Amino acid sequence: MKISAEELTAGKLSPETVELAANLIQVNGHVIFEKVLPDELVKTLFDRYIEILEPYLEEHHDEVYNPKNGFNDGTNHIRLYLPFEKPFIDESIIAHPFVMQMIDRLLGEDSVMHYFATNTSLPGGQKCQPVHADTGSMFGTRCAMNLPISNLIVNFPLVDTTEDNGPMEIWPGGTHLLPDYWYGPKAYSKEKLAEHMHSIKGLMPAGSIMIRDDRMWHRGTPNRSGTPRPNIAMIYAPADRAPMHATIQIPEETYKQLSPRAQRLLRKEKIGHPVAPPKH
Ligand SMILES: O=C(O)CCC(=O)C(=O)O
Repeated sequence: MKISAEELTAGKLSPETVELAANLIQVNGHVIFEKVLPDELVKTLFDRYIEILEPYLEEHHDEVYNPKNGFNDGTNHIRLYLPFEKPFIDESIIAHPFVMQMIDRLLGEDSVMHYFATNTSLPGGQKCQPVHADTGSMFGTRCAMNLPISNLIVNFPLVDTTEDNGPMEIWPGGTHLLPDYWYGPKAYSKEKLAEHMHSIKGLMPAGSIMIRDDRMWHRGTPNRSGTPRPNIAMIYAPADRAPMHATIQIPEETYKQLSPRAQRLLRKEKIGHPVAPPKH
């Protein structure tokens, strides 16, 4: 979706945009707000991310590129948890006003953020990831109904995402609307089904926002360019659906400096812990 100049200037989506975007997520599994972050901020984020990523890859080369390492087996995809520090914790990343409007509308005002990481398609990948949802079933094989949205994943691409540089491929439409047991290990192979289904590439300019139901099927694709393609990835959930174990380490001083909304979003995380170094 294109966001109007008035909405961008006001930092607030109109009620009509919120309604349309919410319905798109409900019906189509995702929405993309095209290019909402300023170029300068995206560049700062990208540059700092690369400063972290490159030494990390060097130091952990054998683990990251180990063929036994699940998704990184020839896909050259890496998930890197981000340190909770600037510039990554800019309020327009962790509590972007447009995202907050969507969270309020779809998950409720008492929501939390419980995941802070990046997904990067690195150059040289040879194959796609398996088609997957980012969640399992909530009730094993026992629930044959589709459940309400529990987790919204928010992605900020830090470069233009093109056909060439490993865009996320998605299966929108109905893959988030299946009975709960379909997200469990006994479900029919998503991989086999997806081959016969309609998919699209999540192409979007740097600084866009993709908001998606964590059940929507997707996969990382190989990056045929020479530059990493990182997406910041955060997960929001209603407070009563947050995972039992917190993962984001936030020093007390950093927490105090956050806006009241960001503090509320992060209140269940590890406040008073030193910033954790990046890890995959
Ligand atoms: O960022 C992407 O291209 C998708 C990555 C992904 O789905 C994953 O690593 O689980």
